[in-house]
Amino acid sequence: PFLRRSLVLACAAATLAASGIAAAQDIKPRIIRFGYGLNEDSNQGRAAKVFAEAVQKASGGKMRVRAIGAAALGPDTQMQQALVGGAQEMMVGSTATLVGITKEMALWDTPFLFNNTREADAVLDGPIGQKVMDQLQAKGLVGLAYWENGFRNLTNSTRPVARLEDLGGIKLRVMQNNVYLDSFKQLGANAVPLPFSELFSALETRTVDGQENPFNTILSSKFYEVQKYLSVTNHVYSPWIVLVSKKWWDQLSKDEQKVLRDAALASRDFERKDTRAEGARALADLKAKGMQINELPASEAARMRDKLTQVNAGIATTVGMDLWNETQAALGALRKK
Ligand code: TK8
Repeated sequence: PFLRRSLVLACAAATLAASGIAAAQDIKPRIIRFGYGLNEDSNQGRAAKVFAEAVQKASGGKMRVRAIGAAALGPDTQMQQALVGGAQEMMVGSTATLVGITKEMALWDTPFLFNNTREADAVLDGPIGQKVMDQLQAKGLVGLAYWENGFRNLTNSTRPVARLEDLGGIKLRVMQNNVYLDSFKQLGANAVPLPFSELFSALETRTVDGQENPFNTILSSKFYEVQKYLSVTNHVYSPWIVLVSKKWWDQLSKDEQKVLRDAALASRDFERKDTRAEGARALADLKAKGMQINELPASEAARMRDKLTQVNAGIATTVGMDLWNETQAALGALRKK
């Protein structure tokens, strides 16, 4: 019996060695539809590709990610519903469009919350970011990582925004999110919520005068073709979040879940580097494309902040005073370092 047992073990070991590590894991063939809103040729598209490759590699080719961009599976909110219902496996999109499902996500909509990416990374990747992400589970979604969309800036086809009053009456597309809607109304703009997938043509047909997004997106979505003025406001830091359908996630083995978690983190690290490198070049690129660029003076940013104290109070109520205070304390500690 001893001999037979060791023979069986030896055979098993040989099979394992031959078929690689993935075979030792509990991994089944899986097709994963991973939807996103921007073009393939964008920071979002490049990182989706990195995610797909990492999953394929770690699963020994068994798990295959079909990255589908340009909102071909629908805008953010539609994909979120498809994930909740189990009709789609994964997506990456704005946290701002998730607020209807998980109100705590409104924390990230707070105007001027983060001063720089160091603060954003520390809070998003730390206990506060995790706490907010964990709220998704009860709503049928699993969050894996925050990617960087980035600091948002204003573009429009009417005039440069150099002072608060310049926003007056500008018909500005905002994300489908009440904080954004209220903020820009408060600042005097005529804010219109629209899905991102409808934005280019809304700008082109002058249905709206302007929009706000990070430099990277203004570049990759070719908004420079239909917008004259770019005003550097950095009015809010916008995260993206990698989401999984909980219905589907719960059917996965621990090994399969680990493949996705690891790949989400690896793609996050790639994405932030890539986004920051592109962002650093983007202003020059946009200038070369013919955009007229101006910086919002700090004094005007301060005036905007003052106008938004009511909005901030509303966010604190929405997300809960505990979470709000914990975030302010964490930022205070980071700023002392
Ligand atoms: C892409 C959007 C986009 C966001 C927006 O689907 O809607 O303006 O910034 O990145 O999530």
